[in-house]
Amino acid sequence: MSDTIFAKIIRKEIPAEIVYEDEQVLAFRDINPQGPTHVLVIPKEEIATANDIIGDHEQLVGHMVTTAVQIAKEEGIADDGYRLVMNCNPEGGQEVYHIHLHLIGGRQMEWPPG
Ligand code: DGP
Repeated sequence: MSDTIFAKIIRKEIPAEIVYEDEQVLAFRDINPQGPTHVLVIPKEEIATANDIIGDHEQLVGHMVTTAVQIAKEEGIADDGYRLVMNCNPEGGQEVYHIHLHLIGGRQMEWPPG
């Protein structure tokens, strides 16, 4: 059993502000929000990085995206816009090695990112 902080959130060993959950994914508010809305959508299956996503995960990763879009609509940020990000490995800025989709919105985003 993994000891990433997200595995502990999945197992409800540490608290999180959960906004959506089903048998495949969990979505909760980021502890360090980068915008008025900042939700993390994670699979319950442990996948360490984007590099570990394989063909068998296509439905699951698609479900992560459709979950994020649904949450964006519920948060009222869909029409104005938002950003979906998956960081990978150190140069991608990944800190937690359990894949997660950042849904960030509610403010104007800048491009390119830092
Ligand atoms: P990344 O850098 O892409 O691996 O993003 C990890 C995110 O996880 C970061 O934005 C902060 C968030 N995070 C880390 N620990 C916790 C926690 O214990 N609870 C919650 N809700 N978010 C966390």
